[in-house]
Amino acid sequence: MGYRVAVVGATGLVGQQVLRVLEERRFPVDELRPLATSRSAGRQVEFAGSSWEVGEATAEALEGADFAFFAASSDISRQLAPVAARAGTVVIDKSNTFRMDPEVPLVVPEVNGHALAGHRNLIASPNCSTIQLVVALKPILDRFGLERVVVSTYQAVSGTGAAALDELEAEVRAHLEGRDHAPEVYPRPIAFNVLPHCDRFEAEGYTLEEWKLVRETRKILGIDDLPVTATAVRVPVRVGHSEAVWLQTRDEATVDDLRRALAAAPGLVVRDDPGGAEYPTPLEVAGRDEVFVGRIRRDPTAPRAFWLWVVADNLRKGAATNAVQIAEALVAAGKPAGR
Ligand code: 2RA
Repeated sequence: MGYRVAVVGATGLVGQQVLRVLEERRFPVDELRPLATSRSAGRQVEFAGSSWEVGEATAEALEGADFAFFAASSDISRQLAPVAARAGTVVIDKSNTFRMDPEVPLVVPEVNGHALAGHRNLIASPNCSTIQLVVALKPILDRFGLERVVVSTYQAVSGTGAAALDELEAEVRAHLEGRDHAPEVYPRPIAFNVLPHCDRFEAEGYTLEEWKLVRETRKILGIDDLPVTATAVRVPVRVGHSEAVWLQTRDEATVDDLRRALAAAPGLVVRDDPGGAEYPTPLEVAGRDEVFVGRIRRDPTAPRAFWLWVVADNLRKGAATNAVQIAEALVAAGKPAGR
């Protein structure tokens, strides 16, 4: 038995990845409804060897769908997701709109899949940089407890969208051709540069991206007062977010203890050779669905403190794959729900 599946934002970077991942993982799709804003409606997208015309995302277009993957703007999610959920569609929303709503589960299946129980047809998928962080923290939390987390991110431009990918290329091309190029997506040039700034600035000098890391990590791990602090940096990488994670465990542990716990964790690959150049990088991780961890080492200046290097494809595990894995978990649990 297959499902009627809508993808809202089907022409965007993440929406197109959702279509790829649905196909690769053979999610049981009986009927596909690729949807987008009126501006993109009428375009074609590829799925299961065929071209599909993209419809306009409206409440009517979503009626009767079993699942709706929202990979569009917060405005579209705010406008259409609750309506579809109330009508019985299971909505899996990538936007930031409902992530901190206490009525809405915020889920990374291999970390807090239990949170899906009792969902009310609206499920939020976390921010890409949060997903890879909690996948790495979870096995350590479970075995040794967590007392503090400090994370610095190095985020690919695809996290900003397709225009940012084009911008990076345009800046590099202009540089190589000796031409001036006024930055069009970021406030400063991103090529051959790094920007200590992802998304808008908010309270206490932190950006929204940094507050997302703090708040979403606490909600997913179920530790409301976990000391987490972050610096989110934009780097001239196309796909793949990297994170330098410093953490302090509650209980004594060795580097080998952490390495064993990480290696045994679902959805996680350890690439770590303390003596050599074995570590994950965005370029080699792009296109993969796992979270990769390397550079596992002790911080000798503090008790029970360790460093990790965490890398994942921000469009796949950071967005599309996590959303499809949520749907797979619901199907495996017997019934999506809602109807
Ligand atoms: C970014 N995490 O990388 C944000 C949204 N995708 O820009």
